[in-house]
Amino acid sequence: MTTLRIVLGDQLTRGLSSLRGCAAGDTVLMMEVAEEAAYVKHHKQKLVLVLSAMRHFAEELRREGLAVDYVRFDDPANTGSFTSEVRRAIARHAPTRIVATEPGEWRVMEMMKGWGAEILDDGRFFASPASFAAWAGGRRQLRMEWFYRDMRRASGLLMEGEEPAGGQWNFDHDNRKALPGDVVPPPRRRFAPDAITREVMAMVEARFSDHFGDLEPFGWAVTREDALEALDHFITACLPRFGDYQDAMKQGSGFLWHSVISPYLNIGLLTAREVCARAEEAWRSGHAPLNAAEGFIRQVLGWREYVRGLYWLKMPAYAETNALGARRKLPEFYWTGETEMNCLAQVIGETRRHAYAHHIQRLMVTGNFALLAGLDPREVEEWYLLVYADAFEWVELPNTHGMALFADGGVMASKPYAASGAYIDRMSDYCASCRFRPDVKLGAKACPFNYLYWDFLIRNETKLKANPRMAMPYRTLTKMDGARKAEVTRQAEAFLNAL
Ligand code: DLZ
Ligand code: SF4
Repeated sequence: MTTLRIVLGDQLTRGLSSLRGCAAGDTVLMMEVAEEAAYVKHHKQKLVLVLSAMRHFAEELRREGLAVDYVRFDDPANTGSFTSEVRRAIARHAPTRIVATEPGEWRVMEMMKGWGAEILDDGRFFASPASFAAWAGGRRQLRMEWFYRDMRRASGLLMEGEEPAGGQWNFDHDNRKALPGDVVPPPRRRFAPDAITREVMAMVEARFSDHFGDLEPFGWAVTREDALEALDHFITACLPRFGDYQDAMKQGSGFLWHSVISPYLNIGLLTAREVCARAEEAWRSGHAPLNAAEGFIRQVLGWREYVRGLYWLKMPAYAETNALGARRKLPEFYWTGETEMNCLAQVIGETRRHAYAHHIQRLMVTGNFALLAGLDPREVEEWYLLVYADAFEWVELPNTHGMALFADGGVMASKPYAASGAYIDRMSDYCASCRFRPDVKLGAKACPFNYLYWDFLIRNETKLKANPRMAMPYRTLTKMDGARKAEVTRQAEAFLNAL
């Protein structure tokens, strides 16, 4: 009996279910396919990260003595899609059994159902899609906070018996500090490309030069060993201050105290369990404060698991909704970064250079603008899916569709995350070097986020006014006189039409 064991590009984990019990005579199948590289025009660094990490992972399995059938991009016989490559591999190996681990994306699951494979659970997550569905069953609202508390109880992370450590589930109110000018973030660990990575970089440059983003400098870890070093650097040098400045933004300093390990988690070089355990241990040993460890663990044990659960619960219909009827095309500056709005120019510039931006940059700058401007969810979602090294649809779609754009009408978020320039001014130093002024509401100097914010509320009044969490801004809007409202709308329209 020989088994064909399939490993996809975001399944690079030795303990993966499809690799369990691998025996002599079995073959591990890994495939570089054009279809995956091209379903969106991924950032060049994301392509290099995934393909180089795949090649390194295959080498590690071979060093262990496993037989790996690795189909390279440049193999002339490569047919370019998962399904046809699995078919070719079956012809080569005549396996008696095929096993695969459930994929991250709905799109790939539809393909996988046709491979004749036993599809195993992806045990790398704390919650399976089935356990999330059981949690969601019968609930009217699927709030992350309630899910997170259950996950804390089930995992035992940051628990003191039945009670949350420190007597509180959530320390978010400690995690919104603005960054003082004299507090300097630590330098980040980068990993110089080795020969395998350089070969992939040359291929990406040759075949995908029209894709978004800068290829160089490439500093991502592409092996588990280096990803563990990046994790270690985060825990020792960054975690202690991660909580305090989690929501802060600083020009020229995109990483701040963030972990920047999401790409490694999402392709499998690190596991969610080990990174949470490290953060908890840092708190228990007195190295990091509880608000930092809790804030980090909530992202991984709470948010990350919650968005995956929601994705599998709601797909494929989830992607189809457009609750606010947003139809505007994505402006060109999302690709070039060329805009006079400094916050957007900075965040998009960093995204081009690093294939990374942190959660508040994504939610409150690019996401907030897309929400206020009424950009088409499909175009915005494609952008988020391709520009970030950590973006796979299961995590990108709920975060963009539900959280940033409110396109699901409130399945995920209890209100739209709409904010005016004052929020960006409070949490960043971007406004100081912007041609607009965050404290000016109308006119040529006014920050566009200001009139776009009120215009968003006016445009969506019938849809949002009844939401209790929107009561305050709508009370303020009621007090605004008609002439001022008309001027807000006029300026917002003129601005949007000129995009
Ligand atoms: C993102 C990606 C890319 C660019 N290329 C490949 C590939 O050539 N082979 C592969 O197995 N996986 C790739 N991936 C990751 C897949 O798209 C990923 O497995 C799906 O998103 C399913 O979650
Ligand atoms: Fe962004 Fe407005 Fe501040 Fe300029 S003034 S950086 S557009 S928030």
